[in-house]
Amino acid sequence: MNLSKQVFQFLVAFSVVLYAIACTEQNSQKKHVGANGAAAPAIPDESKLIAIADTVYKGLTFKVYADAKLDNKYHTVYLQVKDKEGKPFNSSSLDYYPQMDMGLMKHGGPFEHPVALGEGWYRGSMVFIMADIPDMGPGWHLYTTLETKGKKDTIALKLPVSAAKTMRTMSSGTRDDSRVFISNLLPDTLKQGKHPIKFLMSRMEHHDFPPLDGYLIKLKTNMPAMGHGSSGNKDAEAIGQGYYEGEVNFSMAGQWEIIVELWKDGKKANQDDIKYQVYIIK
Ligand SMILES: [Cu+2]
Repeated sequence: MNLSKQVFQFLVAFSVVLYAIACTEQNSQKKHVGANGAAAPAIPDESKLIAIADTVYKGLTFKVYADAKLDNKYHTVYLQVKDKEGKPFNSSSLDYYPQMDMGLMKHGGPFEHPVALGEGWYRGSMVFIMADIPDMGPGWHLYTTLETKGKKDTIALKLPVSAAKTMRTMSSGTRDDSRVFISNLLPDTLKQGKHPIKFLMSRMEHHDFPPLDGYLIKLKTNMPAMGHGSSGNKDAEAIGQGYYEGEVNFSMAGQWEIIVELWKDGKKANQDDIKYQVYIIK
């Protein structure tokens, strides 16, 4: 997407709440367990992760890793902390969240408070609701907070966030929850056939993005080049903490789109069209 168009869309999306974003009150999102937090957390395999950023602060080394190179999508972000001797640093007070500083304003994005995995590793999911804009403020940072000897420190690590090749995070006005963000967790390319599909929905409350339950995400598939859809899709239902799960069926290879409607109390609630592109291979 062309950059000025992206900036414009962003500013339109945010114009109603500019005053709220400009305020600097502390993040107040409540603690909650991650979507994949039910199973016992495992120490990640460092070689399978992408190194994103690192810094040293008061003798502690902070290294940020992610599931992929960061773009404006939903990502799982890991932090590894080591002490002066190179030993894992485990802390029950450690927390982190994303924030973008655009110069004239700051805003966050949907995120889950990190889970301590042990061995100095932490894992949390977050959504970068927009890509970096060159020459417009310092951009995205991961703010890590840590309490040592009763004193709270905040460490900011710069996160480069590029523009996603395929848009996976959309926003829409709604009847009851004003502007909401809907992240589709599907990859850009998938194999022909039936696939589970997950979404994360968040509403915007000042500069926080709390998870949003209580909707039914109606799904329709369309293959524009051939003018048909597919059967066997299952609307996505809330599974808690803003996550929704359904099923999509792509009956042949090629370019498809997933058309989404947000339903609440038996009525369509989204005011903007929501459509995701997906490329299907044999
Ligand atoms: Cu921004």
